[in-house]
Amino acid sequence: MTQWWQQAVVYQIYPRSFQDSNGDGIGDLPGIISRLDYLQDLGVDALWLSPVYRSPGVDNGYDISDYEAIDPQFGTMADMRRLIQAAKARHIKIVMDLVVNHTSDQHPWFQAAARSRADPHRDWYIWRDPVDGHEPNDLRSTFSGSAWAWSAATGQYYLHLFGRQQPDLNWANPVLRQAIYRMMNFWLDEGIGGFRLDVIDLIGKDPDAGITANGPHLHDYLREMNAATFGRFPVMTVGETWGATPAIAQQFSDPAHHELSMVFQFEAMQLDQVPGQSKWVTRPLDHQALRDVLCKWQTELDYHHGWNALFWNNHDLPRIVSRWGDDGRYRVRSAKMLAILLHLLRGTPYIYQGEELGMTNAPIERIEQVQDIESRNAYAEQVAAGVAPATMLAAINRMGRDNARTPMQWTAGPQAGFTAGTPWLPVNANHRQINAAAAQADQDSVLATYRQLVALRHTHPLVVWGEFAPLTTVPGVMAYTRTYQGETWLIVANLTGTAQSFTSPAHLDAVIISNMTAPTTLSSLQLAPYQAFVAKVTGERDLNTHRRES
Ligand code: TEU
Ligand code: CA
Repeated sequence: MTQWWQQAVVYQIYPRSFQDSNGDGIGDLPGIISRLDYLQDLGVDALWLSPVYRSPGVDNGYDISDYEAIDPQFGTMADMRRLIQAAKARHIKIVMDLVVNHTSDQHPWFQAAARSRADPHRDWYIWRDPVDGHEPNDLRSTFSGSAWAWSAATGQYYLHLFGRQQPDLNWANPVLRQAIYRMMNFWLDEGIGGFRLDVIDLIGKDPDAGITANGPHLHDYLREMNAATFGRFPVMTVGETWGATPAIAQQFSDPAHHELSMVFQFEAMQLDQVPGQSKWVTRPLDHQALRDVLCKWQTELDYHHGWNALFWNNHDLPRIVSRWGDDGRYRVRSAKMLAILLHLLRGTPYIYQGEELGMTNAPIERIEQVQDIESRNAYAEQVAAGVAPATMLAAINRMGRDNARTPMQWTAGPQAGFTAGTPWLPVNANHRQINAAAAQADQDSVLATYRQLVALRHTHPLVVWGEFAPLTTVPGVMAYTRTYQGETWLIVANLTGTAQSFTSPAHLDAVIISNMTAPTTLSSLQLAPYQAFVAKVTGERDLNTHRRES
């Protein structure tokens, strides 16, 4: 059975940075409503909102203190209902971010749990006695330091895999699990289109055994959750699972398993990190490795019994055009190349706000300019350990999360049209050139390419359902075919900033989309830096030799 989300394109909104409506410098729900026409014009089917629940904002909403209330800085529950309805009128669904690995330490559950060992909520979190007067083990927090924080009132440590203000929930407790399911049903009854499940692969953890991701009961919990909540609704679910392999992704997404629609896996997105080191230690991207990983996820996952999410960006990752494209001379061309390469793959594509404009990283000069808890904590820890401040600032400029979180660039005007006040994070100075208004007026903009790619997916079943086959190329080029009901499209992308050669195994028929004005129809050609195109091909027999047996 086919599902709407297999044919959909999802757009991620980081509400703090999308559109401010009241001049306080923070994006909000009325702001999102005011931009729905833009999103409808782009053609997307669903909006994933990063968290808008009540939160102290230590991790910009990924620390929730009330799951059933909207944070006042984003608006009200009435605004949320208006957003769901206004989006629905444009055939757009709202996907909520579900953060259930942890809550805020300000959540009433945790407040009660921390007050007394006898409180019924105590076991909803993970508490351990000290061992020899210190932390129970050496588990580390993603946001630096130990994952155990001391709670003096009751004389135990609690677990936090993220900030110390983000205590981990104890999924082994069935009463907690039912409370979460009730909350999820509250949102499903509001008419949302699904959930993006934050770090969901951590909920089955066994902290005493040092196991965090893919713990022993993870899939039991997901099946239980599915049956108790979203399994009864025609919604999509996408789990954030950093370390999933194709086999693990299959387990999550096979409809017969009744777990999730699809997962975000990050194998490709970690290729420029040095294995075994923190995200701050990077190395140049190996283009051949990128190609191999993308192909692996197209061929090793069985799309007839599972599904995949496609993305270059989110609110945690640096801007892709700065990272793996060229945000200088070839900004427009390389942004389009990356878009074409990704959107012709099998799976559900995600566009992160501003990606469709080719928005770039936002370098800083001093640590005081950084808002993100992950970057700030890492800076403090590394500098205290002797790393040169300049080294850490360079790493934050490459990999820091604020790169993706600067305000959406709507216009060339003051504060890029994001706010009438002072934005919570400065607008990138390049908004004078890079902005939605300019892109809408330019038929050769990055935005125009994204709009075309979304339309291709909606009008050509081949883009959704076509079988994938990789072609053999020189290392800097990725080429593949998609075939559906006797029709074959060839996708070719030069991943590099230098010319590359490409010999087509078939006759190029009609060019369908391209990032350069004069795409050639010759079979042997020289690809310009970052050149990419999609062409319908004939001469199917030749292509068969390259196709993977399935
Ligand atoms: O991210 C999970 C996560 O592990 C990230 O912190 C990621 O590892 C890091 O940013 C990249 O090094 C999710 C959310 O997407 C993120 O925004 C939250 O901060 C985190 O969970 C905690 O909820
Ligand atoms: Ca606001």
